[in-house]
Parts: sequence; structure tokens; C-alpha cells
Amino acid sequence: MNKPILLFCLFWAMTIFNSSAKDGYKLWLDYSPIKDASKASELNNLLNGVYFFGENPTYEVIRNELKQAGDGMLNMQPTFVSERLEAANLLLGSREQMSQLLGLDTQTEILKLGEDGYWRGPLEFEGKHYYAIIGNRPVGILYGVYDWLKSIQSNTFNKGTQHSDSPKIKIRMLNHWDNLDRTVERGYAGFSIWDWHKLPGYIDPRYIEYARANASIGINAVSLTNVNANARILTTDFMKKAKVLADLFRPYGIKVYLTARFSAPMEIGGLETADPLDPEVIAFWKKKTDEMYSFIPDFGGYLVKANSEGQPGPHEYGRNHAEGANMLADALAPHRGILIWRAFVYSHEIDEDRHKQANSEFEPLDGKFRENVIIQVKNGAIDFQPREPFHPLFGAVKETNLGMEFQITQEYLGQATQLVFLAPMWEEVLRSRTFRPTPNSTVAGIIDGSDSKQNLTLMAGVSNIGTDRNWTGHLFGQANWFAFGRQAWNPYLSSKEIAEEWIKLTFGQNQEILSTIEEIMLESHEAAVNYMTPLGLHHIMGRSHHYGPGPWVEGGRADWTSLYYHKADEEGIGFDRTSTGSSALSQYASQIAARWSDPNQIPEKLLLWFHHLPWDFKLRSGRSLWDEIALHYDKGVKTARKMKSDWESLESQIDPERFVHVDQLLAIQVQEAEWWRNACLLYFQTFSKRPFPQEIEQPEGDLDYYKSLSFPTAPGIRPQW
Ligand code: BDP
Repeated sequence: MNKPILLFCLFWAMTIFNSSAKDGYKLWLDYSPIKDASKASELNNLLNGVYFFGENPTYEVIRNELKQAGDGMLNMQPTFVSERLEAANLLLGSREQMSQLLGLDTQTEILKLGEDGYWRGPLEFEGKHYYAIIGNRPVGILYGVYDWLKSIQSNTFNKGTQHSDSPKIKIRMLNHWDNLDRTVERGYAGFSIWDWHKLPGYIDPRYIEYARANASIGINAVSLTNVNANARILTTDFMKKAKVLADLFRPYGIKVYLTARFSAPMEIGGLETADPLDPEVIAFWKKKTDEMYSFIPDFGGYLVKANSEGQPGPHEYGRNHAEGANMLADALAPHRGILIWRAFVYSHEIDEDRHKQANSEFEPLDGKFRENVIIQVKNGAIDFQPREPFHPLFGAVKETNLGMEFQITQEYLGQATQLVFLAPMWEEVLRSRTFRPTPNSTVAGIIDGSDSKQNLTLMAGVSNIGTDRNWTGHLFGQANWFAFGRQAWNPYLSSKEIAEEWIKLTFGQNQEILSTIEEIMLESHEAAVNYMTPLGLHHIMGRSHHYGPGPWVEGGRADWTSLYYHKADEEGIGFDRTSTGSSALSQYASQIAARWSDPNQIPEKLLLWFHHLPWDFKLRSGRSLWDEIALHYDKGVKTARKMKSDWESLESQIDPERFVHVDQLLAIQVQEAEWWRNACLLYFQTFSKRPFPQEIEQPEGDLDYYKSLSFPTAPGIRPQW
């Protein structure tokens, strides 16, 4: 259909069906009507007799959720029966509260599920049959309720069987890079949802929707502010504002964290130094932290970016990261607070491959951090590139708590114009074998403590949420938020399982919709890697806004240029990180270093990350490196086009609003993929001086034209204030 007609139809459809507009606002908590009559009557029966053991704010949240679910799925309101167990069908309560009803086996099983786990299943008591959802704490029951509602929405609920689950990682956290003026660093979905100006008086209903969405996927921690921090967030006025959010989120099991600017003692404390060993500085942080807990008694703690990209830190005073982190950790410890210190540290003043700098800083400090410190490590050593090998810090330290940092917002992966499902990338990292501390260790095993034995465990994701009506800009950005929550809960889940869950909750049960969208999602990450940075290329995007290709970026700080990373010349291309180059490979376990040092053994997807190779180096296909680079770029474009045509095959089955939204963005994605391919290949050809292989579509355009493009209004850039 041609575009104007399509848009007309869309607006017509929206006017008629306005009340059920599919604008993405409801996320995966859509609660669409149940069509199957017997399933509907089963749910109707359970909701007609909901019994809570006791009262607490989380049960209030559950009550509201059941009302919304009943309303959406059955057009009915649940009946809550209090004090009348005999009138109940659905029981909700803690193991302790329900101990009388539970057999010993069930009790022990639930106890093992820890603080956040749940058990749900059939129970028989005094001859009557019930369905029960039980946890050790109210929040466990909340998670059980969400899981149960999801099973109904995705048509997998079976009243006769029991199911239990518990998270493998303790702190499952969103990091907002939100500034106090509501701009969002690397945010592509509008402004920050935190309306600091109107807080504490005005509570935006979005705060509640946000908390529901997070709780429904197990997220239990949020850091509200940008890691490039503003000290003002630690002033009394802002604490009062943050308190409102913390109070709202508490019944959902979510704790609030804030970013702490290392120089805050000077900026808001009137001191002349921020030296972590200075008694006045220590007293400042202690007092500040005590004050914070007077407002937010369960405040989670601080997240700190120090001595990186111009942020202040302990190095200014000749102190190391452990001295900086421990001082803050000591202020938090009496309140059981956690200090999260980022390992994303590098400096252009140090003459060392950026890849190596975090390990150089943190390995010597192993064992020196307090127990309540977690070092938050990005998945790779450079910076959330479309594909990175896992960060060599995973496995390199024995006595340090390490947490994972993923980026949900798609800074380097198409921002909000591209459909790129990130779960396969995260899965690849989590499943990577580190060979340390044990030969079978994986990244997942280190961060969940099973291999590392660490008790304090964390997975953080840089949020992609903003004020856009659909929260994430691109509808499929929601899938990345969802996938992050699911993988933080269980880092061993496959991206396929997660995609299926999300599709069913978002688009319903139709098999063709499911299989088509699943294929689109599962091929999308590899496609993006192919048309952006195939075979281990990295950091060749546009300067500053990071939008689109910029392999020619040079000048200024070397480690912010593309030339630093691809090192293309007439001989070849790639970054030699073997022993003949920067030796970054030596930071990995010897089994990895040995295999990856050999260009014929390293997985080809990482080839140019670690090797500088001649243009006619032969790959396993028998083709030359140059030809393979060209073929990968071309393949990426073709997959993007296929994603679009597959999506279009669903036109008659998807509501026009979401169909058109995604379709328009896929058209942009195809153009952007072509742009990446053309610009990169034309640029690299100036060095390779070789023709493009016959079988690919010949890159068109003029390199100077691509170089001349500028994007002064690109979103998400760091504000200059
Ligand atoms: C980079 C972003 C930058 C962030 C930085 C970080 O470009 O805006 O401040 O990461 O993680 O990816 O601190």
C-alpha cells in the first residue's frame, strides 16, 4: 500500500478504535481479552475469590494488578474475600503465613527459594482445592503473580502443575543516564521520565507504570541519575524529591540508588578538597549518607564513575580506586548500603591500549575493596560496541565482587531508528568461557557467584526509557528492556525463549506472527554487526553523537577517533592486540590468549579486534579478507531488507498503529544499513585499492558526500552545562 493511503487508514483506524489504541504504552502488560472460553472461565473462577494472608503495601499492588488483569482479560473485577478461606479459590501469602496449609516438602522447597523466589501451584486443604502463590517475602509473591499472569497471557498456564523460580542475581538494576534538566545522555526516547522540577509535590502516573513494568520482569534496583553526575542530586532538596520515588517504588520491591559525584564535597560541601583520605571529606560523606538514609531508610547506595572521561576521582589526590570506593563504602556500610564503582576507566593521557586500562587499574587492587563494594564492568573492554569479546576483568580477579553492565539504550546499535534485539549479544557474552577461576567458568558463572563464590551479585543495564508514549522510542526497544530484566533474573535463559515470551505478551498467540517476528528479532543483531562492524571492527561510528558510520573520524583525542581502532592502511586493517602489538590478549586466560593469538584459530567474528591483517589474508571460506569484509557488509543490508519484507508479510494481522510505526522505522533501518555499507566500503577501499567482489551489490555514492553529513540535532548527546 502506498504510504499516504496507509497513514490515512491508520488515522481512521485509530479514531474508530481509539479506546484500545495499540500505542505501546501498556508495554507487555497489555492484558488482552482471553478468547478461549474454558480458559476464561478458569481464570474467572480463580479471580472470584482471592484471599490474602495478612496485609501489606505489596499486597495492595497485587490487588491492583489483579484488577487490571481481570478488567483487560475478562472484563470483570476480582472478588477479594477476607477472613473467609472457604470462599477462596486463589490464595496469596508468605510461606510463614501459610505454613499451616503447606506440607513439609512444599515448605522446604519454598524456603530454598530465598528472598525473591516464589512457588505457585495447586493446594488441597481440608478437602478444598485452591491455587496458591507463595513466597518468603511479599515481593516474591508479587513476582509469582506476574509470572502467573504472564503464563495466562501466553496460554501456558496449567492449574494442576506447580512451578517455582528464583533469581540468580541479587541486584537487577536499571541505570538511568538521566540529567537533572531531563535530558538523557544517550537517550533516544524523549526526555527523562523523572520530573525533578515538579517533584516532590507532583506524582506523574508514569512512575507507577514504570515500577509495575520493572517488577513484572524482576528488576529490583534503579539508579535515577547520570553517571556523569551532578552533585546537586545529593542536596537536601533533591533528597526530598528522590524520597517520593523511593516511597512509590518500595512496594514493588525496587530500591533507589543515586550517582555520587566524587567532587561533591567541594561542590556542595564547601570543602577545598575531595581527597578520600581527608578527615573532613570522610565526615562530609558520612553526614550526607546519614541524611540520605533519614529520608530513604532503604536507600540502595551510590553508583560512581570516577577518573574516566573527565569525571573527578581519587587519582586527583594520588589515591587509587580502592581508596576512593572504600571511603564511600564505609559511609554506606552502617546502613547496609552498597557502593557500585565502575570499571569503565581509561585516559588518553596514558600511553596504553584503552582495552587494557581497566585491568591494569583493577587487577592490582584485587582483595582491597570492602565487602559492600561491587565493581561494575561493561560487557566488553571498549564501550558497548555492536560486538565485543567479553571484558578480560571477568575471571582476572578472585577477591573482588564484579557486576555486569550492559547497555540497553542502543547508542551504538541503531539508537531508536533500528530494530536490534540485544538478547543474543548479551547471551553470547554471558555464555563466554573465561577459563578462570575454574576451567569451566563462564561470565554468567562469575557474575551470579556460582563460579566466583561472590555473595553480592549485580547486573545493571543502561536504560532506554524516556517520555515517548511507547517508553522506548522504537516499539522493539521494549523487547530489550524486557530481555534485560529476564536475563538479570536468569543469565542462562536463551534469547529465543525470551523473544518468544515477549512476542506472545506483546502481539498475542498467533503462530505466524510469533515465528515471523521471532526470526526478525533473532537475526537482527548479527545483521547490525554485519552492516556496521563485521569481523571484529569496532568504534568506527560518527563522532560525538555516534549516529551512523564515521570510519574516517580523526583528530582530537586519539582514543575517540576511528583510526585508533581500525588502523587501516595500504597493507591491511585491524588492531594488533597480540604480543606483537598491544598485548591486550595477555589479559585473558592463557587458553584464550593462545587460541586467539592465532589469526587462523580465533573466531572470525573477533578477527580484526585482535589482529592487523593484510587485505589478501585468506579466511576460512577461502576468500580474501577484503572480499569477506565486503560480503559481510552486503549481507547485513540484505538481512535488513528481509526483516522489512518479513514484517510486511504480517500487515493484515497486526493492528495498523503498531504495523505502520515499525514499518516506517524498518524503512529507515534499511537506508541506514545501506549508508553504513556504502560509507565504510568506499572508505576502506581507499586503502585496499581492490575491487568489490562481483556477487555483492556495488556500494554507491560518493565518499565525500558521506563524510560531509552532519547531524546537529541528533539526540542523546552529552549536554554542555
Ligand atoms: C559511553 C557514552 C558516554 C558515557 C560513557 C560511560 O558515549 O556518553 O558517559 O559511555 O559509560 O558509551 O560512562
